[in-house]
Amino acid sequence: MHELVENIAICVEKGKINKQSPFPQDLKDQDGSDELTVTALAQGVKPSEILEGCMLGMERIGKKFSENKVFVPELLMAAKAMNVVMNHLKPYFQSGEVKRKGLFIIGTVTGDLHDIGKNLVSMSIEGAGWEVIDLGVDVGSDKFLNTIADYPNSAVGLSALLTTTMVNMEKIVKEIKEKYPQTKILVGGAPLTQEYCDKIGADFYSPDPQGAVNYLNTVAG
Ligand code: B1M
Repeated sequence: MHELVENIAICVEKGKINKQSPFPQDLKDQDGSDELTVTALAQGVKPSEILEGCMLGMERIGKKFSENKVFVPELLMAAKAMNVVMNHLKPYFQSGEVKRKGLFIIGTVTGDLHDIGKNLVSMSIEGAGWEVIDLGVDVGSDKFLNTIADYPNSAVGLSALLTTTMVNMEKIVKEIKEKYPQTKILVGGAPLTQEYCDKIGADFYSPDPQGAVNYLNTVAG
C-alpha cells in the first residue's frame, strides 16, 4: 500500500481531519486526511486506492468499536475524516458519461443515520451516468413514495447498516411495490444478504457500489 494511503487510513481510523484538528494528540500539527488526500491525488495515487485506504481505516475503527475500545464520538470523528476525503474524490466518481441513463432515488432507511456507504453508492451511480436524487438518512416510505410520484420511471435504492433498521426495509419495499409495482428496488448495506433481499421482495441485492451500477445498467431503458 502507498505510504500516503496508509497514512490516510490512519487518519480515518483516528479521526484526524486536517492539520488544525487538535485530536488525536499523537498526530498534533501533522497533516490530516484532508491534506494527505490532496497530496496523494497530486502525486497520481488512484482515487480507488485512496478509497481503499479509507475503508481500511473505517474497518479498523469499527473493529475497535465492537471490542469496546472506542465509542460513538470516535466513530463520528472517523466518519468526518472519511467525508473530507470523499469530497475530494467525488469529481473522479462523477466524471462518467454526461448523458443520463435514468433516474435513481436513494436513501438510508428509517431509524438509520449511517450514510457513508450510501453516499459511495450514490456517487458511483452518478458517475455511471444516472441522475441521482439522494433523500439522505432516516428515510421512511412516505418520502420514497412522494419522490417516486414525481419521477415514476425511477429506480430506487435502500441502504441499511444496522440489523435493527434493515427490518424497516421490508415495510418500505412492500409499500413501494403496492403502489408502483414496476419500480425496481435495489437494497444494500453491511448486514444485508441475498436471502433477506428475496424475503422482503426487493429486486436486487448488491454488497457493493459496482454491483448496483451493473444491475442498474441492465434495467436502463
Ligand atoms: Co455505527 N454501527 N452505529 N456509526 N458504525 C456499525 C454499522 C456497527 C457494525 C459497528 C460495530 O458494532 N462494529 C454497528 C452495527 C451493529 C449491527 O447492527 N449489527 C453500529 C452501531 C451499533 C451504531 C450505533 C447503534 C451506536 C450507538 O449509538 N450505540 C449508532 C446507530 C445510529 C443510527 O443509525 N441510528 C451508530 C452510529 C454511528 C455514527 C453516527 C457514529 C457513524 C456513522 C456516521 C455516518 O455514516 N455519517 C458510525 C460508523 C462510522 C460506523 C462504522 C464504524 C462504519 C460504517 C461505514 O461507514 N463503513 C460501522 C462498523 C463497520 O462497518 N466497520 C458501524 C464504510 C462504508 C463504506 O461501508 O456502509 O457498509 P458500508 O457500505 C458499503 C456496503 O455495505 C455497500 O456499499 C458500501 C461501499 O462498499 N452498500 C450498499 C451500502 N449501502 C448500499 C446500498 C446499495 C448497495 C450497496 O444499494 C442501494
